Amino acid sequence: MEINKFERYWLIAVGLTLGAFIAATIVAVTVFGIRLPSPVERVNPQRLDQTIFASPGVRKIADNRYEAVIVAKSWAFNAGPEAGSPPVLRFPRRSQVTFYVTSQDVMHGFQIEGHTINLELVPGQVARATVNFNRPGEYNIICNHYCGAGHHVMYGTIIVE
Ligand SMILES: [Cu+2]
Repeated sequence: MEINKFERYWLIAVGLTLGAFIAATIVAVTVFGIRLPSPVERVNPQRLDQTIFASPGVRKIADNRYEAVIVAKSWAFNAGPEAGSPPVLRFPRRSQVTFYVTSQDVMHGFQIEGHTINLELVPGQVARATVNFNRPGEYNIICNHYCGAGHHVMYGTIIVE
């Protein structure tokens, strides 16, 4: 079978591109340990009082390591009574914070300005992400998933001191 030389070039180009993508995927998984985000745990959104979300808030778990449990509900983030509403979370510089976040009602978003954290909060699923706060400053937590009439007032603040 005769293949036109331009067709042959295109076939080679497609083969090389596919090979490069497959190699990049293998390197990402084996060398860099990159995984697709998956739900950490499932919870019943009507029974959050029987889970870690019964008492949202920030806990210190080691030197410069914290755990923040946050519940999203139309139209506020609840990070415990100490954080207030809208919540203000304070962490010292160079702290590592693991966020556990879930939604109690509809889908919400959880994005931390200036950091690579952008979680989709699906009712019934626990979203988890670990963030290193190295630069002092004020960073907003934003709901970036349109969730209704009060969506624009759904935010919080992280202050890195
Ligand atoms: Cu929203």
